[in-house]
Amino acid sequence: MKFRLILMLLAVLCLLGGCAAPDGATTDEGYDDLIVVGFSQVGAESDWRNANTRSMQQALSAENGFRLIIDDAQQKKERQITAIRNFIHQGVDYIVLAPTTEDGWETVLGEAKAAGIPVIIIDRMIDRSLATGEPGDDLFTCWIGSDFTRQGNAAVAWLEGRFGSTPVRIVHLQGNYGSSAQVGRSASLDEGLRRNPQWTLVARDSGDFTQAKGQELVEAYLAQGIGFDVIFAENDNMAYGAIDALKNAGLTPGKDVTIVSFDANRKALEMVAAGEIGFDVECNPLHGPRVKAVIEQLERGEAPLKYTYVEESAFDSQGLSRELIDSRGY
Ligand code: GZL
Repeated sequence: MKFRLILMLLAVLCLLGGCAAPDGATTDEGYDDLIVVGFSQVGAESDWRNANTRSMQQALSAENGFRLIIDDAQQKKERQITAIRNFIHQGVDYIVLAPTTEDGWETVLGEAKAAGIPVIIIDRMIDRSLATGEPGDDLFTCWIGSDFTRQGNAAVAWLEGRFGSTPVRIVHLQGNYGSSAQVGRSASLDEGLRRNPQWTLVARDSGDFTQAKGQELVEAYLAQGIGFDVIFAENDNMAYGAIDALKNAGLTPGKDVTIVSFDANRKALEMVAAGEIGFDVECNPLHGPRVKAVIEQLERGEAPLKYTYVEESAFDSQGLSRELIDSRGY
């Protein structure tokens, strides 16, 4: 909206000043009636993230009436803060933020609010204390994402069903510290460890949600002679790396070590079907259509829901079919 206003003012000034587009046409013939969205994306650390970016590009396309400007923060919060300030300076109509971690957004979101630019948060949450729940007096208009604690609880429940009272030694590959996905999934495992004294946590580190770091950590644990029965990987890419490390050490994932993971990418579901991953909890990245619908609501002057949790499932080899895997959108 703001972007269009600036263009219209420029067009009026041109008409008054007699200026014209290079081809002599008046500038309003090239008027760009698109909704301009600045999207601060975490990075490109995982299959999930890339699917999330593609979903936003497909939904917020020029054909659908949008101009999408994406900034890849390479998993650094300070780059996201700079990107948001640039979007404010550019006078975009909306800002979409996929926050790296929950803390530290007060100042820059206050600047967006002062500039009158609605902010839509997707995927992970920001510090909830910034939200009063009342539309309009908040630092963000609405949030669309996942319930990460519920996801973690599903994985813990599956492990309880799989192992019963049998003692197990657990390796925990965490996501980026302070990200909602890590906070929620880790809290569930901590509760599971408290509830199951026969479970032992033998190693826990952040694998940054990346395949390379996941492999590196498991290789280090194996080299240190740490014995373990379960790998609790907080996303599929770290699970892929763990599986490579196990295979390189002559171990059989799914037989020597049980793996639970999150995201349920198509590639990971192939590994569930092959028995390499025991259980995979879906984390749906396809937020593009949801963001498009929210912006269209706001354009109509309607107030969207403050919080929208996306529908998500979970898979082990029992409930998995070829057509289900082939039908996956990511
Ligand atoms: C979860 C998302 C996480 C994914 C990872 O919503 O934030 O970040 O689980 C991604 O794959 O890197």
